Amino acid sequence: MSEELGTGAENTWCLGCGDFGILNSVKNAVKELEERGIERKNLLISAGIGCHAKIFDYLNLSGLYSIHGREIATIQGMKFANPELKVIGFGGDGDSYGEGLSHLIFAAKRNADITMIVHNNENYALTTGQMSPTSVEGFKGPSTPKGSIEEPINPLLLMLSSGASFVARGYPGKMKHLTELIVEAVEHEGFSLVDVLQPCVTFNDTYERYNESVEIIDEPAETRFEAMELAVEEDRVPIGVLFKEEKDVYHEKVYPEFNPVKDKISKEDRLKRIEELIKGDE
Ligand SMILES: Cc1ncc(C[n+]2csc(CCOP(=O)(O)OP(=O)(O)O)c2C)c(N)n1
Ligand code: SF4
Repeated sequence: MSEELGTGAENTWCLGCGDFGILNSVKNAVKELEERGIERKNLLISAGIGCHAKIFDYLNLSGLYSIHGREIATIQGMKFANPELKVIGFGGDGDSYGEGLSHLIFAAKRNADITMIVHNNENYALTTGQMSPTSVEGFKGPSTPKGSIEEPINPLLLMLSSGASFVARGYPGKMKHLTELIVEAVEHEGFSLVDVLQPCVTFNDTYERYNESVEIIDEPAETRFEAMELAVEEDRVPIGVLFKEEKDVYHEKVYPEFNPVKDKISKEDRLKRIEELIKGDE
């Protein structure tokens, strides 16, 4: 694979979109991860559908373009098939907190060893700015011309209560910090979520709001409950790793010593194993 992390694909994001900051942070994070010994060939990516997902076209990394909200299942499959890989999924708030939400909750619950980066622009941008699960009350768009009457969900609170072992929030206006968060999330063994407050200059320009309110926290909270308190703060918006803990990861609990790709078994042996499993201990 060439050293270049970009691709020749034409970039069609709007000028000023927060997705550019995420793309650059990911590129810098990949370089840092390589320096720390994670080979690029062992990094695999996937993405849902939306403006966020175009990042797949702009990154010279191996992977599989998925469907709306299903990149979470796709990267779990990649990791389960070859535990040597580090897998990263890119989702949108409509994608990961809407259509793919159950995948996200169950990936966190089982502590699947994956990293999800959610471009949270608080609207369905590619389809022209409809309200999404994280849109603020009063948000105006084609589906809510008089303003949304619903309260937004808090994705960090949701992830913390689903058992996530790494929960972080970043902002493209603080790119160096976002890069560090991505590096830490990928290195973390277990489920990691980086919710990125991504301004969408065309349908939801939040630069002013977040430039004024984000505040970097130096240390994660000591307990899950303290992290929840950080997640719901409103006067300031804490960014950084809110919570982190070591927990057994899913694939190691299922097969501690086995790599399905490298330790491939013949069809006959596989059928024999299935037969034994069905028979049980009798
Ligand atoms: C299963 C399915 N449902 C709906 C769509 C239509 N669709 C494509 S992009 C999109 C909005 C994506 O919004 P979000 O995930 O927030 O990403 P953004 O465009 O804001 O980055 C929708 C609804 C689709 N492609 N597939
Ligand atoms: S519509 Fe919004 S999210 Fe999509 S590229 Fe433009 S600014 Fe970015």
